[in-house]
Amino acid sequence: MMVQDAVAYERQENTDKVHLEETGTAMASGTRDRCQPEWNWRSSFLLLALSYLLIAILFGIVMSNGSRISSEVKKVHEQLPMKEGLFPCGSQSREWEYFHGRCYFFSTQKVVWHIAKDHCEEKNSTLVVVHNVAEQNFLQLQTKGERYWIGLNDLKAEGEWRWVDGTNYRTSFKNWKMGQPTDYERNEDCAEISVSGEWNDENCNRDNFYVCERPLPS
Ligand SMILES: [Ca+2]
Ligand SMILES: [Ca+2]
Repeated sequence: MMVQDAVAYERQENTDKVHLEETGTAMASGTRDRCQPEWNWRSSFLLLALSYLLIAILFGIVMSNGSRISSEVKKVHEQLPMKEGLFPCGSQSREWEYFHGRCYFFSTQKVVWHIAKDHCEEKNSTLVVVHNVAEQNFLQLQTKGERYWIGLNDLKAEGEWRWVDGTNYRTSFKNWKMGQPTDYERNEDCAEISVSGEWNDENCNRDNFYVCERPLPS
């Protein structure tokens, strides 16, 4: 009797175990099935949120760069001393070159010094007065290999050089070629930018190109 009870008990236990395993599997399976949609929903929400965040960051970077570029362009534009776009020296004067707040005209015609002076005055300018090394370098670059009259002469008294605009010669910038001025044959009273870019005194009746200078149009 006891053996039968034990066998019956064991069978019941095995049956319960199998049932429990089946039930457990079913329950686990049921739980997964129920959890699956919830997990997907959370993932989707998370991905969406991350996408929005990424877009927001990218938008911020683009806007920041755009704003920076815009402010750089504005700064450059403000620094340009021009009222007329690409031609600060006047819309009708493409022949005038701009440099450091001034306008320069480089002739394409060779004339004597006095005619050059008159031509510049007709253009509301003067023969160029070279104030400093920066201006000298600019002129030297533009006149390379040719000779150009400048607004300097000792016509009134030999050796007393005068700038046409009254700039004090003694205290101002000079760039004479070594050994110049020579007043060769006592007949060199006008200054030119020579082929080397340095200055030379020359016979005023020689035909040379010339450079006129004027302030920016107001
Ligand atoms: Ca002289
Ligand atoms: Ca000379």
